[in-house]
Amino acid sequence: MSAERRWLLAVPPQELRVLVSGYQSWSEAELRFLTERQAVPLMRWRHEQGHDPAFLPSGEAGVWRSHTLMALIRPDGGGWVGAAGDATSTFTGWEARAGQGVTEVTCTQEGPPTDVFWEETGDVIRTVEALAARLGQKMHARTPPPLRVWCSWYSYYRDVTLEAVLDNARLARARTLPFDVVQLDDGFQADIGDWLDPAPSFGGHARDLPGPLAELGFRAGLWLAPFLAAPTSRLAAEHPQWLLRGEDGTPLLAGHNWGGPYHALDTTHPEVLAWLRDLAATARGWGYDYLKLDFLFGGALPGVRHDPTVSRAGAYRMGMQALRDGAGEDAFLLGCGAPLASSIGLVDAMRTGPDVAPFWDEESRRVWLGDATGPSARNALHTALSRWYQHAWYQPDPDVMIARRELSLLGNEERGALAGMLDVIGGLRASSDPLGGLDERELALLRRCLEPSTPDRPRTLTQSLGGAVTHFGRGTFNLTGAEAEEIPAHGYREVSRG
Ligand code: 9PG
Repeated sequence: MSAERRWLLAVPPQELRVLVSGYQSWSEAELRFLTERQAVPLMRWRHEQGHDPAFLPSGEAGVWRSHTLMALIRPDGGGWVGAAGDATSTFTGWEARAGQGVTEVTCTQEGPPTDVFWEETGDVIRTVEALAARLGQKMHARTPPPLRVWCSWYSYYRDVTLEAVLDNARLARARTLPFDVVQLDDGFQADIGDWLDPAPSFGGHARDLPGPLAELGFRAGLWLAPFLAAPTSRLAAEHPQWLLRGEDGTPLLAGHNWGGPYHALDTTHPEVLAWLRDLAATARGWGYDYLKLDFLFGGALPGVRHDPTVSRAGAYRMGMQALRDGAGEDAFLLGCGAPLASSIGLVDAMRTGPDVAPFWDEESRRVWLGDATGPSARNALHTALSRWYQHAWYQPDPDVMIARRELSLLGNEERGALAGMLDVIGGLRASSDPLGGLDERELALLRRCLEPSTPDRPRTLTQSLGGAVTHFGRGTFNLTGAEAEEIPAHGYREVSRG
């Protein structure tokens, strides 16, 4: 990235908090003291998969990096907010650096230069919301009404079967759980890239699910990682020229999951765009009008492209536009693992944090490996809450509720915090419990989590229980490990009104 603009603030850094948001869905968003250290994953291979490898978190004390938007907060609640004016073809990165009695702010852009806004304000919360809304308007954000989704991932992971999804749909109907969509996740396909062929373990074909779901009264949703291809896939073998390449001309290894590395597609290649359009149209033809498009960062990785004049953000949007064209204007597209701001206007909803998991924290990975992008209730809460303002960009998806007590290490307070998060974020509602295993108490909690709400606003950014935005109008989260402000560790309490 090339340096664009710089500001010097005559404020001692010890007095400031900083609000940052990482590059993509799974990257961390936080509210921290400027003098604290921003973590960067120790393991090199986590850089592509959790962050923008061209603009990594600093890893240094007193140096904080953020994508698209950043705020510095004084003890009086005023401060400064920087925000990109457009993210269609350009990535905008912010850095705040603590100096001797001063704070230095830098804004860098990759892609064609666009407007950036830098404002001093008496009310950071309001200015963050105003600048986020401005970006949303500029990029024609799609903000359809919230949907309630049952998702197969956190019940069955890759062992999902056609019958298991149908069983859950039947149970949802029998128990009158108000889901709009039943969404099949990862595990149905022959390989990453070979979406049209079934995995033998799935016990059927994905095209056979929407019919019975419709009879039960549900819309059908399908997970795809459309910009990826496993080295073992038919897609990669048949179309090696479609893969994103490195400087040496060989296909890049874009990340590591599913027990091995994978490639990414070059979304500036006309044949790739035709394939993406056809893929989305085929899924739509099978009856899926809700697509969870995952690992989308693969379309925006640094690399050598068929059209070298297109920026990374531009290449990403070409791929997303092809998917939108294939799926249709009225399809519901949920982005995941996606560059956030560059998706505005193309997706209906967006995952705004790491995966939820049936446990609170994976401390070894987060603390000792510097990687808070992994699945855990703590990571999901931390990040989704610190991105509250993004409802102006798409319908936020803070990931699923886990209401079950069996096969879960989450305690009552932790389940309550997840429920509280869904309420204050006010976006998509999703559940991924095996519905047959829920007792009356758990069903009641799930029903409560499926009630739509409007997005809440923070009460303050000058207090935090755990390095994230935690004090909201309707309630307070305690993400720390000890009771604080009369809220138990990992808990949530509604603010008493009266
Ligand atoms: C299916 C899953 C689910 C889930 C998605 C995504 O290595 N990683 O950083 C990593 C992050 C998330 C992830 C997988 C790997 O999960 O968020 O809801 O759809 O894919 O495989």
